[in-house]
Amino acid sequence: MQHRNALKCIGATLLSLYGADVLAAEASGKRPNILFCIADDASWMSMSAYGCTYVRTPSFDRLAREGILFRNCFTTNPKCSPSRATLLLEELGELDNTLIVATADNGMPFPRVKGQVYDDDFHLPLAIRWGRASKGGRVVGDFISFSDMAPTFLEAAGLSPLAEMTGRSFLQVLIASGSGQIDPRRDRIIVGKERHDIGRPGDVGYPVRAIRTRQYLYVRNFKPDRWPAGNPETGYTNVDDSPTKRLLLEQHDTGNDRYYKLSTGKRPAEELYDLAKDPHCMENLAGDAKLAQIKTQLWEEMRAVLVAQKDPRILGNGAIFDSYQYVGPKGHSWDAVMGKKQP
Ligand SMILES: [Ca+2]
Repeated sequence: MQHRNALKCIGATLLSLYGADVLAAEASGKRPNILFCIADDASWMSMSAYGCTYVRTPSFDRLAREGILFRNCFTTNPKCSPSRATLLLEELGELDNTLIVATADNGMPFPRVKGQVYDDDFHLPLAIRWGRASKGGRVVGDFISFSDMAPTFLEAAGLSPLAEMTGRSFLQVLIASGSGQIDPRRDRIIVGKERHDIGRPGDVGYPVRAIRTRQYLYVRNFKPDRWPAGNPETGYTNVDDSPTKRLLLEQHDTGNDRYYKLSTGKRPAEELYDLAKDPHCMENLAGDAKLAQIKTQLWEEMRAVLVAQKDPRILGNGAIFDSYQYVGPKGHSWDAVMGKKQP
């Protein structure tokens, strides 16, 4: 399995954060090391600790068993290129003084998953072990956003979050003793994306913002006239090549378009999914009159958060995101792809 390989190649960065006297230091009598391990393209349900039966993830499962298994961790932007280094732990005698975090950067590289704002992509595995400072064997339902990681690490090191940080430290969740919901305010998160990949005329992005609560995912697509996975002429460069992608394209050639359209087709401005009934976000309920009030509430709540964060997309200046120079590889750019097609 690709996920098993990804986990073998798990990247880890060891950060020794030296600060003032700290809560963690008080708990353990020593300043903590922080070990952040991030797997590539691993959906949360691909970890055996969450019940997956076809992939074995013994290292992740050990952390979950000896530490805390989080059931609701989400990245704020479901595609990224974290740097990776490897340094591992236990032989140094520092295990109990190390805050070990194991997670992933985004979901599996399948159509309608990686890079798309649906649960299978931005809902991530998370297990944290922190020696004597945090009671093990717990399963926690609090919503944790990736933007909460840095404030948490800073607080563990006795430092204050930076003013620009929008995340909130979940240190209190780590040092609590119970399972279930620890902080009742942690019950929703905001997700968004702009330009992940290129492959549209002018190499513009596909702007999306979404709010995820315990039951619902509400998605606002700000440019529904654009192709979410790249233009058809480019071969949908925002979808990683795979047997699944090739099957979708073959099915499309034979007139079987359901999954092809779900993965690559244009999307309406609004999407609403009932995750209790539809965890893979396959049935858009945005047009359901019975859910109109819920949809409006979710939009208003998300809009208020984004206004408070001064998000240019919500303040009417979203074009600025497409004006930034694209500094990544240009092989998928509109000009490069279309240029190759010219005789
Ligand atoms: Ca990745």
